Amino acid sequence: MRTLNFEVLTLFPGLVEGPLNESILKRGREKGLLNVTVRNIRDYTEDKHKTADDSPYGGGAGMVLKPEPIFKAFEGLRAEYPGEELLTILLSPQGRLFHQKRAEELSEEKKRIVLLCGHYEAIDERVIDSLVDEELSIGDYVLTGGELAALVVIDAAARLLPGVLGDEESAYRDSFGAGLLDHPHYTRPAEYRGMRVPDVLLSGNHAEIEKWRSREALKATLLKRPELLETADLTDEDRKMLAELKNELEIGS
Ligand code: 4GY
Repeated sequence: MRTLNFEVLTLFPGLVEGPLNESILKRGREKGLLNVTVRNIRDYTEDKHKTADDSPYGGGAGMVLKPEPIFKAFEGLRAEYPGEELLTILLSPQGRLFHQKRAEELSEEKKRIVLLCGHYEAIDERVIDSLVDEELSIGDYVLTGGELAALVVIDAAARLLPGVLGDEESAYRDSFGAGLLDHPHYTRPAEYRGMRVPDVLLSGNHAEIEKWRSREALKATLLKRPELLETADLTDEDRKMLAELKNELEIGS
């Protein structure tokens, strides 16, 4: 059995810990498939006020995370895991956009993954130059800190680890696998407030059900996120269905 290892460096461990102790992430950790340690950057300060941030050189609003505690934290990590290579990721809006593809790669990463979370306005550039291998952004908006983004990265990678999702849940794993949106889902009752579940799903005809799901996934993608079709992994059958859908829905190109 293999374990995916994360180290989260943050000034606010409480922001990260809650979600790691619930639901699927909690179970993945209990099964030993996922290992996450959360460390407080403030524990690596050496002055009596435990100063982790300071005002920016050149002036301006906001505070900047000081380099010393972060460098000390890394020295602590290297001492704790001698000879181990670390992969250090800074969560920031300046990073490359995080995608399912990167989640898949990270779920197979052998190195211990250090997720460095900034807070306040910024982090001293010398930290980025010396310690950070990669900057990742979870989207084009600004958070109060990298903590929620770190959780997004952990969550997206962890659910791809074999054994983290139970049998009941594991089918979900494929829904973004081909780069398409998911098809609609229904559960009992077969009719609710006059709304019927599509007959094909009650038919027991598994070939027809799979065909319906593929078609609905293509339809949802075409209507909601058409740009995904340019990079999706489509079979010949998918392309045929897509052409039919475009005709029916009177969509050009
Ligand atoms: N977007 N994706 C993001 C973010 C907050 C100032 C550096 C994002 O990943 N992280 O907005 N992070 C900033 C706050 C310091 C991190």
